[in-house]
Amino acid sequence: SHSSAVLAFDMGASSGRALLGEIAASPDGGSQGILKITEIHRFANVPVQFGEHMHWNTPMLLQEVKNGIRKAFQAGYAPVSYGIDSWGVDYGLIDRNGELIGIPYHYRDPRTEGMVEETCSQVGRERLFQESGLQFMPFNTIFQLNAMRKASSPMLDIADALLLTPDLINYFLTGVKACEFTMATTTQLYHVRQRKWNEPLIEELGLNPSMFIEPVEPGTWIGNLSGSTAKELGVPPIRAIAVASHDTESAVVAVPASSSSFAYLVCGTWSLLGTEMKEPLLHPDVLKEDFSNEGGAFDTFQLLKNIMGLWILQECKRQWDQQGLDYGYGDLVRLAEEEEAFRSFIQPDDLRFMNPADMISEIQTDCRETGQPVPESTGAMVRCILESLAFRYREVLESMERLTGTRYEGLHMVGGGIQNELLCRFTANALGRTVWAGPVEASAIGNMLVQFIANGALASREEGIELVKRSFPLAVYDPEADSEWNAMFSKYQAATRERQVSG
Ligand code: ADP
Ligand code: LRH
Repeated sequence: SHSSAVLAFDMGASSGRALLGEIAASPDGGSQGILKITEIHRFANVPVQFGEHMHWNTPMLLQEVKNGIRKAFQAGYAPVSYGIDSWGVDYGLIDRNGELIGIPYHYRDPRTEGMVEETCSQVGRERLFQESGLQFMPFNTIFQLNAMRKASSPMLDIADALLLTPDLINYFLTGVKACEFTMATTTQLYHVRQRKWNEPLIEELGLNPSMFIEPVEPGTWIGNLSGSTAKELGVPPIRAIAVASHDTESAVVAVPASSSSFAYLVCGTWSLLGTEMKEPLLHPDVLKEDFSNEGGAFDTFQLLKNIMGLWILQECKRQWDQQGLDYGYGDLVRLAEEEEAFRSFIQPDDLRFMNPADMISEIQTDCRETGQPVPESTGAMVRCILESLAFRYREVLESMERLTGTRYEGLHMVGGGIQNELLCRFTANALGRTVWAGPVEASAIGNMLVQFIANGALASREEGIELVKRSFPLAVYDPEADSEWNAMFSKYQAATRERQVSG
């Protein structure tokens, strides 16, 4: 029987999932197909602390991807290919015998502390921006590698290849070492104007340029499951497609926008607020406002800013879970709704929230230091986080409008965070504009679309977008009339003005 089904692995910092995608007949008998997605497998992604250092549980991630492939076939599906997208910047090093060196670090590992300043004084901040186009975030691959170099890590001495997370997992499934373009651009070692690895920079940092593999475009067929993997799983050697392997870029592919110029917010552990461009925007104001130009699928660049996002809430929830308070996200939202509005604000992008040992105390201390009421109850804490994020989105959207000289009518929100309807509503109110929310599983869907195109099941990106629009209804949030949000924006700005917001 003929199958065009594909399997998408989307690995976020908080959880990973395998979704099966099929283009199915429309239920109302229409001639155009709809995209049917079925969850095959889902797993928590929990980092592991080894002494002073924070790592990914990479063996578990590889195992869970294998479980996902096996489960898809066991459930009677026959995907012709799979693709993996994940969070950015992280990597594994491979030695000359093809084996993994050490345990891949988590981007929140503290070894990069001070590395932005140190690296910039070594090679120049302006130059680094002009060549990479990226926002300065302490966890960018360049700073992780420079930290290893400064520590004279023996691992670097024996590293033959650097594989970013999806490429790393693909390598152990297929035996093929590949490097996918969108992920390569998250390293800050990729030259966005020359469109190749920045060898002079790599050499100046004392890194070995031969570790870096020539990038391939999203949609490239990189190989098949190896004989041994196929045998281990009892499945056929299906195709491995390099999708837009950076999760943010896969999500952008699935944004159901109706014009070519739109603003989006990919809302998961991080909040990525941006807009699509044909070329990187390297104006000095982009450096000043600290935005990124990340490589996207279909020859695009994404002008966007990383906002700390729901990570802050996730960490509070983790602490409440540890205290035995059994709140689900739905409970947390309900508690927040009962609280007084606009009481205290944080600047979500203050680096103090990057990885504090105790997020709840960190927020309380910050409010105390800025002379605001200290959120004590769970609901007050959640309300403070969600209102602050919504106002931060306004701040960043307005800054993006200054950079592009474009006014955006509203904001497309996608990702797991849109299940938080209060956040969507707050965002519409804070912006004073419409929010269109959906789809939730944007990264997995964008991952599928790129596979469909690579396999010849879809002709173009445009067909893919139309498919998404037909298949997933959007939730529309209009700003509420007469709300206090506009007046309260200046209170947020006053409360957060003094706070440090970038690396
Ligand atoms: P990532 O891919 O970065 O791991 P997701 O896109 O899965 O992140 O989004 C995770 C976030 O979605 C969580 O931090 C949480 O705030 C939010 N979320 C998940 N489920 C719900 C829910 N049922 N209600 C409200 N928010 C939710
Ligand atoms: C979101 C994301 C983001 C990166 C961060 C490390 O999942 O990929 O785009 O900056 O993780």
